[in-house]
This record gives sequence, structure tokens and C-alpha cells, in this order.
Amino acid sequence: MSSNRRITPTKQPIVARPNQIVTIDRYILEQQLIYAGASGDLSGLLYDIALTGKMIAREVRKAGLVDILGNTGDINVQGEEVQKLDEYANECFIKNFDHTGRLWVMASEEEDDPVPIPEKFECGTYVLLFDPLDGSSNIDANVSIGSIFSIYRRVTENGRRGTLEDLLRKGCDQVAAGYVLYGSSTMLVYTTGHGQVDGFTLDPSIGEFLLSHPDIRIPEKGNIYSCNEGYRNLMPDGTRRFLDYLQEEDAETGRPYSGRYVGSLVADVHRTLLYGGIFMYPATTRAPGGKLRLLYEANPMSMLVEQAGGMASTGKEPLLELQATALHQRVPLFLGSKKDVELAIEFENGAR
Ligand code: FDP
Repeated sequence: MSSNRRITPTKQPIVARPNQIVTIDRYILEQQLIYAGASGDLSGLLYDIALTGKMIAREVRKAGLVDILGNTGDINVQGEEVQKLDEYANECFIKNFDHTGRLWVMASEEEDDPVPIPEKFECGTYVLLFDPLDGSSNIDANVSIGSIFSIYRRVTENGRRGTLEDLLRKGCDQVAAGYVLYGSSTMLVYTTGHGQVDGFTLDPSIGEFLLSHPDIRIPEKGNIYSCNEGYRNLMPDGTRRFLDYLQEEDAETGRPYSGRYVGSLVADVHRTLLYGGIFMYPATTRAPGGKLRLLYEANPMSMLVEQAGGMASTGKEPLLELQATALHQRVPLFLGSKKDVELAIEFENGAR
């Protein structure tokens, strides 16, 4: 059987009832049981994401103590070298996934080249791309940051290891995507498609992610826009006119919209998923291809938003239809409530 197959559910997904405690392990297992013929490998990958998120969260929570616990390069009280958080997060992903036998190849936002599975370990049929610590310029100010992941089935079958061909894909081929948000609490939000997006909050006292946001649906229209307006003069005409439109007063269409921009993609997308509205990082004269990375940021976030009922676009075309041509390719990104993104596209294309 081709490893690029899609398994369709044979039963209805479980929906947690209020006051029920559902751990992520139980949830993943029960979701797997509704897919007859599922190998369990995708479930295994999701367990490993949860573990990796907990390990990174533990270190992120200590970030402000750096002057007490030691600076990067110092030897800490356990005799270990103190690492930069983004390096730690990157290593954590690689070490937690390279030996599982579930992956064919990996790629990290922190690494120039694909990350192969070492010869000494078994390979699997899945492909993992990740941004181990996104928004890292915010760490020292104690602002929310996150890890983002994207999972595909492999396309090459031959040889012992995956290649670039397995990694350079369209976002619509993803089989799962999600993020871990290190905010006022730690949350894991993921989708495996089928129109279902679920959020889990880490209860640090028991070390478990508990289902806290089952079946997240993004409002069809919101009243918040999220964008770095510092670059307004560098943006295309259409984007500037769209911003003007959002700021005009018109009670009937709920304008003006409120502005919210953390500058940390995971935090901005998380708010957009829950409250609706639009997040945009358009092309600018300084970054004509956009700033955000297609494979590590835009694709996984777009899959989540679309599975929650929203929409994602480059401003010109559906984001998830874009064929990647380079590992660290950048892309303009507009995502959020369907009606708000549709409107943005009209402005981008000069129809308004
Ligand atoms: P950062 O530079 O802090 O790592 O792509 C990374 C990212 O943050 C995103 O998390 C964030 O949405 C964006 O860049 C912020 O870019 P600007 O500072 O240009 O607004």
C-alpha cells in the first residue's frame, strides 16, 4: 500500500463532555481507534510532540532565572552546560524523534539542511518539519513563544532515508499540524484533519496535557486585526487600503477593528483561532517574498485555521496549494476568519 494513503474515519470522533477529564494520551488513543487500519505511528508522533512540548516548557519557565542559574556557555549546578533556549529546543526535537522508527526524514527551521535519521536507527513512513522555538526575539521580555510542527507521509520509497522531495510539499498534503504555546499556561493545539482542531492545557501539578478546548471553531467573521503596522509604508497599496478600511468607523460592519499584535506567531494565531479576525504578514519592500517560513510556520498554521473553519491565503492564492521549492522559503500570509480573509484578498487583488 502506498505510504501516501489517507485513512478515513470509520467512527465519529469523540467529543469530551463538560467536567470530564481527558488526558492527551487517552484522547490520542481514542481518536486512533476510530480509524480502522491506523498503524498507531501517527499517534506515537503526537505523544512525542506532547513530551517534547513539556520538556521545552520546563526550560522556558526558567528563562528569567538565567542570571541566577547561569548564562549560555556556563556550567550549571548539575554540571551541564547552559544552552540557549532555541538551541535546546532544536536538540530536544531531534533527539526525541530520531530514534522512534516512525520518521523518514526531518527538517528544522534552525538547520540549513534536512535532518536525516541516523543510520543506527530504523526509519518510518512519516516526515516531520518543525520550528522548535518560534518568536524567540520575545524570550527575554517574558512574552509568549511557541513550537510549531507539520507532519506529512513520505513520497519517496526507495533507499534507506528520506530526501528533499519528501520535505518540499504542498500544505494541503499535511496529515497533522499544530503548535505548543508557552504562554500564561502551556497549551498544545493540533489537528489531524477531518475538520477537527483540539486544544490541551498542561496541568503542571500532574505533568499532563488535559483536553481544555475541544473542537475549536474560528468565528466566521471577527473584529480584530493583527499585523506589524510599523512596516505600513513598506506594504503594498492593497494592504494599506485594507488597513484603512479596517480602521474606518462603520457600525454595520463592526468597524473599526481592534488591533492586536504580539509579534510571536504562535500567540497571534492562537488568539485568532479563539476570537476570530485576521492575522497578516504581507510582503513588504524589505521582504518582498514575505517574512514567515512556508514549511515551518505558514503551512501548519494554515492547516489549523482551515480545519477550524477559517481560511488562509498568500493574498493571491490559497496558501495550502503552494508547492514548496526551497526548505526555508518565505511567503506572505493572511489567515483567520473566512470573511475577513476573503475581504483582504479583494483588497490585495485590487478588486476594492
Ligand atoms: P521572531 O522574529 O521573534 O522569531 O518568524 C519569526 C517571528 O518572530 C514570528 O513568530 C512573528 O510572527 C514574526 O517573526 C514577527 O516579525 P516582526 O518582528 O517583523 O513583526
